[in-house]
Amino acid sequence: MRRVIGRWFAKLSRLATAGLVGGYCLLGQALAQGSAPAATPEASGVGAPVAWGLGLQPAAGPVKEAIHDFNTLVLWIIVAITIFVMGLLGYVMWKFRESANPKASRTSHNTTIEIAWTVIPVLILVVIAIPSFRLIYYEDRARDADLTINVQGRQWYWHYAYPDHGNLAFDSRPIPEEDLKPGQPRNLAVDEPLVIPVGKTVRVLTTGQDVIHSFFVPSLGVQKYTIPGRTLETWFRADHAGTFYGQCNQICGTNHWFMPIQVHAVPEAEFTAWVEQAKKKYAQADGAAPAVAQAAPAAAAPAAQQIAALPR
Ligand SMILES: [Cu+2]
Repeated sequence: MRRVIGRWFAKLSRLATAGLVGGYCLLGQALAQGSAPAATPEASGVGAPVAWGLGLQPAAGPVKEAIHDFNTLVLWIIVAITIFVMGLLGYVMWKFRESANPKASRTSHNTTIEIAWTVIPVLILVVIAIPSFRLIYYEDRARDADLTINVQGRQWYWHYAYPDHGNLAFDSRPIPEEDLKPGQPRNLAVDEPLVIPVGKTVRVLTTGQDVIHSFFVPSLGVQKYTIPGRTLETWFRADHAGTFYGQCNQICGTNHWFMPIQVHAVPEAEFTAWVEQAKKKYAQADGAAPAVAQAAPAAAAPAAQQIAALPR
């Protein structure tokens, strides 16, 4: 019996090593923030849900690509487990059917099997856990951000600020259904989209003004709670120009549906032009309603100061 257990352990440890190496290979290449933008010729330039869509939305940047890789790894593990359990059930039903076994067996314990069905699931969880933690740390913060954006969730709209560009800040609200233009998706299109430069690493600092909201843009692979009194960090990068939609996905009150997100990724020159034009546009808006500007003093702090205050 001891020899049998020893053989099992040798087999299991080889299996674990192979699994871990496989996990690293699958995710190791994807997890470098500075890597060159991946070529995505098939990209439609729109990140939004589609009717009868299956699986995750196509990746518009490296964070979402890493999420895709991890999802694929876990999916194949699930497929293998499902096939194994279905096969085992079928075998047991056939082999131990009543007609073939008129006299019931009184078997109760089997040490080898009991060790195997404890150790193998543990190893499978380890194989899942290691790339999972790698992904969590990858999404956690921007190593070398080109740009910082403050995202503040408010009941019920978004407030965006660009601390690297003076006091550029504005609110973003959905477009009412009757005012939608062709191509603008219902409940997703907004009046003032968040504009970002293509290929640049964007650090996102989130906070909430009143209750907990959540900044969620699936095609960019970003989801972060916005919590009153706290600043959380995450990052994303769009590797091609396009419009990427999301919404607040934390149930935050009666007008929760009123918080769609529209991210507009444009070439850098276009972004710089937008910043200049937006500064003028929103400065006028602020002049008309100074109370709104004063309501968010945290948004005016320089990015470096905010980053220094984050827990490390
Ligand atoms: Cu919300």
